[in-house]
Amino acid sequence: MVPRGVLRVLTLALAAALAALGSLLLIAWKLYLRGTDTDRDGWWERELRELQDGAPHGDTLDWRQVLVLGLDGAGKSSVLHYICSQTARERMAPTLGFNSAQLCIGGLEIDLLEVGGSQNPRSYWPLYLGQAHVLVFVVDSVDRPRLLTARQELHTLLAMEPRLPLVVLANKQDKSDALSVAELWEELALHTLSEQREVFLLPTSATWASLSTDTSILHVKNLLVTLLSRP
Ligand SMILES: Nc1nc2c(ncn2[C@@H]2O[C@H](COP(=O)(O)OP(=O)(O)O)[C@@H](O)[C@H]2O)c(=O)[nH]1
Ligand SMILES: [Mg+2]
Repeated sequence: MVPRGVLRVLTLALAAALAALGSLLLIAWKLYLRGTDTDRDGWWERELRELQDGAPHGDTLDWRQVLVLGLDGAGKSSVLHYICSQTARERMAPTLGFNSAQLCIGGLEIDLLEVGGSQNPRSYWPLYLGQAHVLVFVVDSVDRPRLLTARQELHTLLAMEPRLPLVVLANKQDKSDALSVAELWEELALHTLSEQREVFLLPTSATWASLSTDTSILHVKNLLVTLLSRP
């Protein structure tokens, strides 16, 4: 039998030892945290700097601009949306002035710039030709009454930039009364363009339901990446 006084001393000694151990553990934990906090700050600052420089993970992206024009209602905003995002979108609000979207792909940072297609914003179209690497011209393949206007606007633009690669989209091909690409080639007088210019005419449907079909907007995305990846 251990006397009660000795037991009390032993208990006090054990409590003191546990307190000392706890303090040591606390100090060690604080030292450890200080070390990792410094690491985290460094990582975060590096990420922030890379974001600000626009050069994630040490790679530099080459900047390219795609100018997307065409009459109002042709489907420009829908084309931008489905090139940059494969999410369904029921309604597309009319573009009053400008609309832009960005795509980082294959080492490229591609800015897609849409300028509105109604009468007023059309006067700004020529201002953006100079910095564009490719012109995408969207045509509503069922809008027969305005095909002549579309053709005139397109040829006026092309006369200002004789070498700018041109991608014409024969859009709304999902509609039963859509003109074919062969008909649009004639109607838009694309055969009259200089041989110096690269011209592509693609049948497209800028809709969610058409993303996995022959007229998918994703073919446009692939073509743009190919054209813009060239040195
Ligand atoms: N059926 C069909 N509707 C489309 C297509 N592209 C656009 N639209 C619709 O046409 C309308 C005008 O499209 P929008 O993208 O705003 O044309 P924007 O004025 O040229 O930008 C919207 O109601 C779109 O949903 C297409 O390929 N097929
Ligand atoms: Mg629009």
